[in-house]
Amino acid sequence: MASLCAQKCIPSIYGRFGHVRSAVRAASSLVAGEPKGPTVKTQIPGPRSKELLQELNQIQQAGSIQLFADYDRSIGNYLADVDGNVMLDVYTQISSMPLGYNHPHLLQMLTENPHNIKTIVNRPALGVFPGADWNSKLKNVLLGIAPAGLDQITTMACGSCSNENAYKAIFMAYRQKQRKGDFTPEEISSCMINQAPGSPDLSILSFHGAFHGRTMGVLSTTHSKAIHKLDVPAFDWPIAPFPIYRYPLEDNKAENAAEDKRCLAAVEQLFEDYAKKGRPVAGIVVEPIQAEGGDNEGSPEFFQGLQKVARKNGASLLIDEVQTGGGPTGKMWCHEHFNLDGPPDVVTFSKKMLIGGFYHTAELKPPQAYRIFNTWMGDPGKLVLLEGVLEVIKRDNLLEQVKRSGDRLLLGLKQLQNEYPALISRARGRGTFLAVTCSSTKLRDDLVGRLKTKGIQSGGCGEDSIRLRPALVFQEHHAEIFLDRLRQVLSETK
Ligand code: PSZ
Repeated sequence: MASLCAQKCIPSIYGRFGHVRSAVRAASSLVAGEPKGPTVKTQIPGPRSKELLQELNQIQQAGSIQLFADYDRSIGNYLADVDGNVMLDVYTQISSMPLGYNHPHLLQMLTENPHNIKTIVNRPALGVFPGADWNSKLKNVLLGIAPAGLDQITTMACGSCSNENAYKAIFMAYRQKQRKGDFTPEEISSCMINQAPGSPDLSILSFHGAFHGRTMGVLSTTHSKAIHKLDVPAFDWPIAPFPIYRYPLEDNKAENAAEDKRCLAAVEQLFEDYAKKGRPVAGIVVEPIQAEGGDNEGSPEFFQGLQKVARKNGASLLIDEVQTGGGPTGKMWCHEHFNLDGPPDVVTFSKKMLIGGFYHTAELKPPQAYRIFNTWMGDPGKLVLLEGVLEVIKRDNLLEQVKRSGDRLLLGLKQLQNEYPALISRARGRGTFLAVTCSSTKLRDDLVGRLKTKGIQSGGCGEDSIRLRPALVFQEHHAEIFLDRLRQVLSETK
């Protein structure tokens, strides 16, 4: 219960920095109790992290673990570890902490409202026994921030299962349009042995460099790294090129427009090829910014073009906002930057939204119950937290904060790439959802490692990029600390 109890938890957070408490708290910090900057006391991972890692390795594959954190003592933008190091976190649990650590408003929501605690204790099978306030929570919280034009909502537990179920909804709607009346006896018997027509030969078109999850279905649409895919059977589904732009964007408009055209023509061709193969494309899945694949951006015109191709072919457009959704680009949904002609058919989310799920059109609602379904179908406890997050986003005007911090960061990254053109380039992104490309994978890994020794937790993406995924409470003074440490590691690069 300690972590749910503000009376116990908050003093322990303050206690961590207690001796210099008033002196170290940054005057303008949006999260009370943040230190003024990072503190590095040991190598990272430090001795205690290494001990715990060794122990964990005995019982699971723990090769991906970077350090063991002290979540009682982490606060706001600062991640504390078990060795007493406190790092400025611009990676935030793979982009999934909207308000950073131990945000007082979220702690307070739980400590001051017994109903919220009971919502966590009694996790229901939402598809069968939802609680009395479930409808109002869906309407007020999730639909309150729905992408314009989408009024249907399905909740799920994570990003992968949101995409999995969204693909299923797309296939079901595609077949429903072709079907006259009910399922045929032939469909009913053939699906039981994985054969057509009950299990039809349909496909989802995805893009080289995409990441949509690692579970069996969506893995066929993930193409960011071979290690995610090796040894696992995959569908032969169409894979189109995603635009690779020249930077700076404003100086390369003609080339980049030609790149959009090339990729859109390839998409159209794949629709034709796969129709001919007898495996028509029922939907397109695409990230607004390819994140795991290297922070590759697509232009508004590219996404407008995709929407046209999907419509022309009777296919659905699924925009995967698992990583971009929830505010980091300066809008709640990144695709709002694209000026689309009406909503996409599906928008999936998770990460900063805390609960997973998808918004969709009424057409994608299956006519029968139990077809898009599992035990939990999300978690009302996460929706309680999301409600609190949205209150803080509004109260503290965090989307405006993201724009200000993002402008400062991008300007700083552009200055640094001008100072160190042999080391970093292609500063890019929207809001604080930003990245730079390093001159090699080795340099990227080295910079991320050395940033850590200076108290910055950052992350890589793609082959050779460093990405920024700070919380929405990341402010200009945090940006100054990050840029200062990045300048230091660049200047120390031999
Ligand atoms: O290595 C991994 O498994 C990672 S690292 C970052 C992610 C996964 N991101 C998850 C993700 C995503 O970025 C997009 C655009 N779509 C779907 C997913 C899958 O979400 P989760 O991880 O919640 O299943």
